[in-house]
Amino acid sequence: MTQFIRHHYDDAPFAEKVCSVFGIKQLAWRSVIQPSAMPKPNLLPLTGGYRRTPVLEIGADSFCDTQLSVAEIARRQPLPTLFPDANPGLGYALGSWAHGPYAVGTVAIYLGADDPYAGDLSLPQHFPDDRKKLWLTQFDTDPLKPRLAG
Ligand SMILES: N[C@@H](CCC(=O)N[C@@H](CS)C(=O)NCC(=O)O)C(=O)O
Repeated sequence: MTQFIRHHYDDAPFAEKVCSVFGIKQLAWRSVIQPSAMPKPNLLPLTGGYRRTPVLEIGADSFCDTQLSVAEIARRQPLPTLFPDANPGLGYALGSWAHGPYAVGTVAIYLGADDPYAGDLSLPQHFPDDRKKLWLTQFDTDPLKPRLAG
């Protein structure tokens, strides 16, 4: 029987998607909690340098992307299907948008807010600084500040 090992941290939205797929397919999984920001000394040797979350480990293979992980789980356990309308292309296309432009816009607003810890998030203080460095090529939160309601 395949042993699935999720590498993730609490509050990681991408990782929750993979968890939902395990739930839909009634599959057991194991969990390794990784740091939410660098350094990640136990993850990088496994992935060959990939630092993002989530990572799915199956035997000697590491799947370093949410959609790739979902596709591999679905390949190994086709039923129940994730695509009752028999149209996986639409689901994966929407996923690409959600993980790409939508996520970037959301993170930019979140990190640009005066209180990035609004709500009940329990992320460490160094999290926003780490993400700003990581995502800096995609957005700059400073010009956003004056546009956000106080
Ligand atoms: N293409 C990846 C993107 C994953 C991703 O960007 N994860 C966010 C989670 S907050 C991130 O910035 N991770 C950086 C990290 O975990 O160090 C996927 O869909 O799994």
